[in-house]
Amino acid sequence: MDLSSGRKDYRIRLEIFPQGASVEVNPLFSVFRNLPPVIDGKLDDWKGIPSISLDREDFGSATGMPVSEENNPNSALIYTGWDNDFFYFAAEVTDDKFNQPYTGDKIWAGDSIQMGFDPLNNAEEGNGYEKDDYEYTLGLTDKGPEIYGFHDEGKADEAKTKEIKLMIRKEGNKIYYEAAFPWSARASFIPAAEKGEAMGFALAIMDNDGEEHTQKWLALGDGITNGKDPCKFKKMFFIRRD
Ligand SMILES: [Ca+2]
Ligand SMILES: [Ca+2]
Ligand SMILES: [Ca+2]
Ligand SMILES: [Ca+2]
Repeated sequence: MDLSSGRKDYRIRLEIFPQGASVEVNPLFSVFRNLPPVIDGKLDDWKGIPSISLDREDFGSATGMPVSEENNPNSALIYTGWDNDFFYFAAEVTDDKFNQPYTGDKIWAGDSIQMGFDPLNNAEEGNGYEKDDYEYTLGLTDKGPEIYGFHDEGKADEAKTKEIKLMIRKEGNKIYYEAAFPWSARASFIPAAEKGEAMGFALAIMDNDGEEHTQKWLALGDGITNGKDPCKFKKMFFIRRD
């Protein structure tokens, strides 16, 4: 993969189990940040970080509606990074019509991003969210940038959710999300890049263009919109630049 520091090859070890379990061969990479981004909703401090692009190919809908000019799915650029204290996240979402009239546990029903974390990368089929797993929904509500967190037992600890730094800024047809999730706000997990540690990660960028509840989204990985299943998340590998 091509990083701004120059070309570098990474070795990925695959463990294949005899039962014929499927193997994820399309991992994500998150690069260590020597200089943390400022959480201000301005993404100039993400220049040079490889982005993940989501567009029509990543479109999904509850009704199975095909992509067309009428349903106008969003497009988005996603950025991630990390250091020993935080997992950093930024997104530039292009959306023809912004609509987020909700708050609290209903944020997902308007324009928003649902993010799923399986920090210990230990999901087992059929278990749904377990102790270490968290899901957060980020939205620009009438009250300003808001985040709602939940886990296997329901709503996440509010004090811990408040430790997450978040800014969301709207400019024309763009919505800029920028966040810093303290590793300590979830399971006590700090990735050990040198051991090839990976985290389960997925997100869905919900797109509401005036419907009562949004029925469409752009997805990175699966396991968020069609039932909570961290088994279907993508594997995110944490790497350091030399
Ligand atoms: Ca920034
Ligand atoms: Ca839209
Ligand atoms: Ca887990
Ligand atoms: Ca929208």
